[in-house]
Amino acid sequence: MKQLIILLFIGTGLAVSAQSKFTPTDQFSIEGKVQHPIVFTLAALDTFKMKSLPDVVITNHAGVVKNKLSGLKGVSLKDILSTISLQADSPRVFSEFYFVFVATDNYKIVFSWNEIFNTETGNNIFIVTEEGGKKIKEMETRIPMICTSDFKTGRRDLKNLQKIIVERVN
Ligand SMILES: Nc1nc2c(c(=O)[nH]1)N[C@H]1C(S)=C(S)[C@@H](COP(=O)(O)O)O[C@H]1N2
Ligand SMILES: [Mo]
Repeated sequence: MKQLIILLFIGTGLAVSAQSKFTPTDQFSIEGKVQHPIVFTLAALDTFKMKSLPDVVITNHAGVVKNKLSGLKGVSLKDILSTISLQADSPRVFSEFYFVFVATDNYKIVFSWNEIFNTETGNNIFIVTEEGGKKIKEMETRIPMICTSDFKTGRRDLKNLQKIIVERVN
C-alpha cells in the first residue's frame, strides 16, 4: 500500500511537470478604441502575404541566449493593423494611440501607433506562421509574434497571442 501511494505521488509529480506552460490560441481579437472590433482566425491570417524571415536569437533582459528561431515565416503586423480604423477624429491624434498585446497567460507587451506605422521597427514585427519546419497549427506557441530588430528579443517574443487592445493616452 505504502509503495502504491509513493508511486501515485511520483506519477502525479511527473504529470504536473510534463504539463506545457503554453495555451495555444487559434484566433485573436482586436478591440478597444477601434471603429469595428474584429477577430482574426488562422484562416484569416492565411489571406495575408507571408514572408520568409531571418533567423532570430532570443535573448532575455540580461542578454542571455534563451532560444534560436530558424525557418521563420510570418505575416506583417502592420498589414493586419492597416485593416482596422481607430476611434480618432483626426490623424493628428494617432500619436496618442498604442496597442496592448495580451497572451493567454496575461503576459502583455506594448507597441505605440508611431512605433508601428512611423518607424523602421514597424517593418520588423510579425505574426509567426512557420518555425523550424512547423506550421502554425502544430506550434504550441500559437499564435506567436516577434519583433526581429529588438535589442533584447525575448521581451517581445510573445507566445499565445489572445487579443490586441487598442488604447489612447488620456
Ligand atoms: N505568453 C508569454 N510570452 C512570453 C513570456 C511570457 O511569460 N508569456 N515571457 C517573455 C520573456 S520575458 C522572454 S525573455 C521570452 C523568452 O522566454 P522563454 O525562454 O521562456 O521562451 O519570452 C517572452 N514571451
Ligand atoms: Mo525576459
